[in-house]
Amino acid sequence: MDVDVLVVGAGITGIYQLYRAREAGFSVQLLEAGDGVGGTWFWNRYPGARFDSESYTYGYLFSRELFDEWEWKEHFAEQPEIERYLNHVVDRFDLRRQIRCGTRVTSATYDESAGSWTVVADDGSEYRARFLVAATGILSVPFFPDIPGRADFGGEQHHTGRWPATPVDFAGKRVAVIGTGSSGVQLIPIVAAEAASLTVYQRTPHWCTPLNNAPITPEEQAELRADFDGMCEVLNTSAAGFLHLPHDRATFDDAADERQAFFETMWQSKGFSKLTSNYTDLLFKPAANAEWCAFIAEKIRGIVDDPDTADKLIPKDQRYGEHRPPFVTGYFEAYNRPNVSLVDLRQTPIVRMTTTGIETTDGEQPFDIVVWATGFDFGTGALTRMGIRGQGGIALEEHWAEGPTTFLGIQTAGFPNFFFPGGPHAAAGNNPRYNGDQVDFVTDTLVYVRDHGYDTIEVDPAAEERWTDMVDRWAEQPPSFGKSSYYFGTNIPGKPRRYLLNSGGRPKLFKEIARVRDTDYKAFRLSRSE
Ligand code: NA7
Repeated sequence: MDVDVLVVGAGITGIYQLYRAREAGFSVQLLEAGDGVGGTWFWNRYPGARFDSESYTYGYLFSRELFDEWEWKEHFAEQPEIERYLNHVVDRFDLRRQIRCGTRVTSATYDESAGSWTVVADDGSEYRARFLVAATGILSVPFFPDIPGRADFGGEQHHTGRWPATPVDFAGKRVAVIGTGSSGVQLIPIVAAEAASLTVYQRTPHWCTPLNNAPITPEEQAELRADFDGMCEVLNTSAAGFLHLPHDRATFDDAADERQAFFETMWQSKGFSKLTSNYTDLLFKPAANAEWCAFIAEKIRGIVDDPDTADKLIPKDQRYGEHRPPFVTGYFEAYNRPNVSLVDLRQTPIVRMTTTGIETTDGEQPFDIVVWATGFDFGTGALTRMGIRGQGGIALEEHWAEGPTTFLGIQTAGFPNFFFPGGPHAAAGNNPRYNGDQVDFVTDTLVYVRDHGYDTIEVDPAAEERWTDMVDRWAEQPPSFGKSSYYFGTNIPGKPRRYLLNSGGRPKLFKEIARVRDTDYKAFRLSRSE
């Protein structure tokens, strides 16, 4: 056996998994496809990429010393600072010598007689590990729409999720951005300020609200440190993993003028509080949701000078929270610049790309740079492309042909000793908090297996079915995401429509983990190899 635990992916989850497994006394090797650590925060280095969760709620909480040493500059850190932080963590805890970057896993095969995994990477290197932990992330496979002629375009093309290490120079260039999800709306104001012209190709407008970022003042830094324990208590127990506390009133408990005043407070509040601290019935009552949407629509009309452009930017037939809400800084304002224009793809769809630009039903427009902000094969994308073969040689992509089936979003039946924290059926909120819960549970499970003299652990299919049924059933009930949300995989042509988050949320995860412990791991099959 080369190592006890082989971790794939050096994002937030993989780095933490490496740390926890090593601290638990396992020999560990981590393989990372990128040339540096950071995962999502390595690849998504487009200008404007930043947290939508408060920096101090997104970073690690396992070490008080780490928290005290690292002063985040802004409430919502930008990508370069995040990448620096993750590199600092890796060095601070001496993890780098167990990380091999530039090594993409191409196959992982379960050896039934040995109860171990054989993992092969694209450089031909081969590893044997008792346990395989894929921390490959949910947003790691970029999606390019199948638009005819894409390969023929002669200018530069970049996807936000594969941004080059060398900065892209927009100065004096004619730029197109396709896609207005969370990534597109972060990037657009930055490009607008640099490029000669920017044309935004929008298929669906989303309910964008201000991020309300700001530098963290010295007083706030001191407060954060003074209240570390209190903050951890909230973050480690909250349903969504955020600091924002729920509101205590429903929409129509307040009179119209009070609602306007409250919505204004929400508009001025930081990040996700618009979702988590808004009126309690926001996601449950259509009339309540419509009130908040009308408030945002009015804000958009107030910011955007051209009424036609404003109208295009206002979502129609989409409730707030139907999709993951994007957060913006100067986004709507960007459309007031003379060099920025908006193309509504519902009115004039893209026909094809040409060697020089983009052709819609309204004609062709030439570009020097085209940016694809068109999202990802969310949730299962990385896992189903890694050549994972379980018992009897079954391919994970076949096992999940109708969508993922998991237990706690960490294991699937037929794939012993294989775990995937931070994968499908994981988070529904502030990702690192959920993924951290999963890593803690995976690590405790590995320790349990080792300390009880077992070699293999595999979830009981009945336990997997129970959990998956819960995920699928609850995904259809309020406060649910909409049917067209990429959380159902519907953005990828041909992908089965199946819920990809944990619709039971963190409370359900905690409850089930406690049950596993209380019942002495009854949900798993444990065995000793010969
Ligand atoms: P998203 O949120 O999936 O957004 C992708 C965007 O690309 C969205 O506006 C899509 O429009 C658009 N898109 C996708 N396919 C096409 C085609 N064929 N033509 C035009 N436009 C298209 O990805 P992001 O990278 O922005 O955000 C991902 C996550 O990163 C986010 O949730 C945060 O967690 C951070 P659509 O809305 O489908 O009509």
